[in-house]
Amino acid sequence: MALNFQSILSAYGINNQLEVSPFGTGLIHHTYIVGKQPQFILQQFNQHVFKNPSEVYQNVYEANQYLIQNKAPIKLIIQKLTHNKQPFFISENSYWRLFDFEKNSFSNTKVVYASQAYQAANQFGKLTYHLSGIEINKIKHTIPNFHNLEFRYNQFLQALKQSKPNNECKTVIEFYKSQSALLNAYYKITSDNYLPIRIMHNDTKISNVLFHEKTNDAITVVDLDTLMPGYFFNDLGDMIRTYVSTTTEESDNSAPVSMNPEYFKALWHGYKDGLQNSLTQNEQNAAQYAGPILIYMIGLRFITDYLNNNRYFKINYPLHNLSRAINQMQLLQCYYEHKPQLNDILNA
Ligand code: GN1
Ligand code: MG
Repeated sequence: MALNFQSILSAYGINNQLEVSPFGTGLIHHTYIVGKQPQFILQQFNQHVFKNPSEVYQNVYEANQYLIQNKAPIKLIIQKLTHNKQPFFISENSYWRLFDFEKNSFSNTKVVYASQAYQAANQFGKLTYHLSGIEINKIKHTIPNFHNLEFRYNQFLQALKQSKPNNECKTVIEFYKSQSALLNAYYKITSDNYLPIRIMHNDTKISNVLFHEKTNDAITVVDLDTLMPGYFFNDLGDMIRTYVSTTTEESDNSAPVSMNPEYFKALWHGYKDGLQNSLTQNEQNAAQYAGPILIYMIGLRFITDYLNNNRYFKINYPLHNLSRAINQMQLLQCYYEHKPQLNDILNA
């Protein structure tokens, strides 16, 4: 079906002809940029992944209201309302949403220097910090069990039962089965109120941070769909996973994966400063598990999706999710090799 972008844009009162082209690297929604000089970001929202779109909107709305009321130094980019005052334009069972394009901004798929890691982490720390007083039940779980490692591990076991993995992925599967130490660490740090529940972004990859074209300073974070109550290590771990690796999760496994400890240090300091040094002693102690748990968790999600015939993440070729799972496996192995040095940075 040819998409009629003009009819979608006119639901927002935009009646002039604007160029619309695919944009970004997201694995869930279909994203487009509108205007030759970018004016808007248009998204076909994935309501199979986010089963309750209005809850996604409501969470961000509540968070934004709270930040404004408390004069927090954070500017969230909120989806625009249609001329009928609806957060989504619904057409033929598809949900669409529109955002203003942040002028003079850019995003990266990889950290290119240490202060970028600092700045990005600082933004995510600030977001959690300035939302720390919000009534927690105002923010709903848009995807239940999203960063629950036990749940993700069980999904993997279930997928294994229902599929006939070929030889190509035997070693990968064995690796993902062999990480019970991480599951134990996860149980330990998530039991008995050991860690406080905070409002987390839950998708802290570098492409979700906007930087200013002229100053290179971080402006804000985007992709607020998974803004949910959770643990600090969700965000810290996902930043370690994506900022410190010298290859991206999309690389084709031909280059060896390695880690940049300088970026690790920068993001850790940026994160703590953003949180105004409010991590508890238990959070500080648990920080050593953040990277491994998140690398393992997303790797499990990739291999699970591969075994389930790629129902969840967008893929460009049949073995794409397997390749992503291999990247995460190599990254976790690499983390273990660097562990003493990384732990020294966390404890300095
Ligand atoms: C997905 O939406 P996107 O592409 O920014 C995923 C994240 C993963 C990420 C891996 C809702 O994020 O959890 O970390 O891919 N989001 C959802 O690139 O599953
Ligand atoms: Mg996302």
